[in-house]
Amino acid sequence: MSSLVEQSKKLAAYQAVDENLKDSHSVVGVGSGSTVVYVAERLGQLKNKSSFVCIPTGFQSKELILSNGLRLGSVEEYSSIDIAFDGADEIDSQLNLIKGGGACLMQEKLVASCSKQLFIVADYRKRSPEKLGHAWRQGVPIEVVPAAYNKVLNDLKNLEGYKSAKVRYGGTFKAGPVVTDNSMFIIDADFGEIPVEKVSTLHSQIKSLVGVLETGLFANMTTAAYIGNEDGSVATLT
Ligand code: ABF
Repeated sequence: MSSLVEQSKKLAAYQAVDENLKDSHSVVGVGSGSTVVYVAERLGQLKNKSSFVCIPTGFQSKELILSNGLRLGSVEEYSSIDIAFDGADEIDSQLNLIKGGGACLMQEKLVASCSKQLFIVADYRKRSPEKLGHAWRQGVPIEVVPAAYNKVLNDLKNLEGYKSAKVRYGGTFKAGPVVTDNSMFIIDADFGEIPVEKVSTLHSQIKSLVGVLETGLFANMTTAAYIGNEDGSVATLT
């Protein structure tokens, strides 16, 4: 990873926290991925860090919360979250997102949907000029019940814009399917470019297939996105 990319992640994350976390916030969602590492780092530097509880979106995020000396809570205990910070694989001009590259999409969407505000932090490679389908070349991640993966792979072929889909494999030798924190599989489905006005519809169509737990399409959930640029500036998209 180039130091430019790493620097842009850190700047975006620090700025998002500094500009948006208020003393009145007592429940804070902490997402997943390599950019959120810097969110947790910044939260961990705050003098009042014991005044808020952090809600994780998965195993990695739980570890981040604990390793930065933050208070760990759960979405079971706190279903109303004041503010959440998370990463993204791709962001379109209307702040629709593709998420789930890290296979935590269900919990990420759960925390996002419980949050009054969702701030996305990302480096410049994640910003699509207009439509989703540029920056993230793996397609739309879909979390599925293991027994249903073949059925869902077939069902997806009937949807408008479908190009291809495959189960995500992982591990050192890519010998078996990636298994999520919910013991589910991930399908990555390529729908090419997804026009802004079709993101919600495509999400609903995929979600309605029996066997699908959640999709990595996040429509109308983002309050603002902080994008670290190559020149060291941070763009705030609202
Ligand atoms: C999570 O981490 C995901 O939804 C997304 O797939 C990924 C972004 O990771 P990074 O910040 O490492 O680019 O937020």
